[in-house]
Amino acid sequence: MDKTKLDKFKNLIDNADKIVIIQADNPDGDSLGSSIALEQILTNLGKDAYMYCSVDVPTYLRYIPAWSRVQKELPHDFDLGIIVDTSTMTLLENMDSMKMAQIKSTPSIMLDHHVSDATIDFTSLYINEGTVSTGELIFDIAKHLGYEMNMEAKEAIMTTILSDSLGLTTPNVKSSAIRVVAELVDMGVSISTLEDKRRETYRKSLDLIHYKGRLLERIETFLDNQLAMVTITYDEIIKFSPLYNPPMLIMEDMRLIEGNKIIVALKTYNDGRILGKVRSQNGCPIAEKLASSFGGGGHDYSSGFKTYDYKDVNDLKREIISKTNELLEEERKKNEIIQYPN
Ligand SMILES: [Mn+2]
Repeated sequence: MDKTKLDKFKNLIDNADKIVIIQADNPDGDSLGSSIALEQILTNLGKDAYMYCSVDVPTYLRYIPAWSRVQKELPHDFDLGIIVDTSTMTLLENMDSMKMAQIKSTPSIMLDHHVSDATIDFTSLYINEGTVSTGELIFDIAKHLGYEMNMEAKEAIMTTILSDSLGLTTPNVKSSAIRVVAELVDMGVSISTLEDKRRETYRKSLDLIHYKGRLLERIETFLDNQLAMVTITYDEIIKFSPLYNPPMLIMEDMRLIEGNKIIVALKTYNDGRILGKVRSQNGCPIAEKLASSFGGGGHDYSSGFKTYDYKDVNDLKREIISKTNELLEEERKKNEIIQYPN
């Protein structure tokens, strides 16, 4: 890792007492685990560390006990902000302009691993090393700088890696991530214990299981099953989101459809907002390209977007179909060139 960046990181930490760790408006296992790991590392350094996220920590993440320390309000004053697991402004939209001004006028660090271009441009230091999770990056930084990690920090880092790599099975898993996992196991972190805790939260009410059945029936496929889509209504968001994020109920099933290359789950809100969750299959890295054509971003295989541009969700669906068609065609051509060089 870049020595200059590490020195700058250490310098910013050394010169701060009160440090706020900021998650974007879409907290996940990586952003939460990264926050907890940093909170623990910084507390051990004698800092006053504070975890912030503008939205509630989703229920499926609450098997990680420290979730309850995440606050929805920023403290009045702080010396340093650390933004974890995002580089895009659209994911900090819930933040009002006063808070944003406060963050901008304070030194800040951004730690991320997403491939999209950074649109947050005010931070004093930006580190993005293409790791599998932001937590893996934090592990590397802590190790290089000799920062101590307690068991809570180590478990949190393990959680970030397993969560973003779906248990080390995504294409972006490099040996470096597996080495970090191995080191954490040597340090006493038990993957099976973490997995047991996580699975306990998989249990669902009968209501939710029945709803999953209805959603499964509503899956639509296009382009010879290559694209699968489902739309979630506002009423369903209100009723089921507090229990479980509706798309997550069926996304794995959608991916199992024969011939499938990419799936899109749309959540429609009553203020005209539509959120899209996009996942493409291994070997078909078009998720980020699709999401970015609707103003979003993310990874090659996993991304999302938020739009206010469509009164009728069917108009958006039509555009998703045609854009996906284009991207699949590009992929096909690319693969042809690889197969038949001339
Ligand atoms: Mn992440």
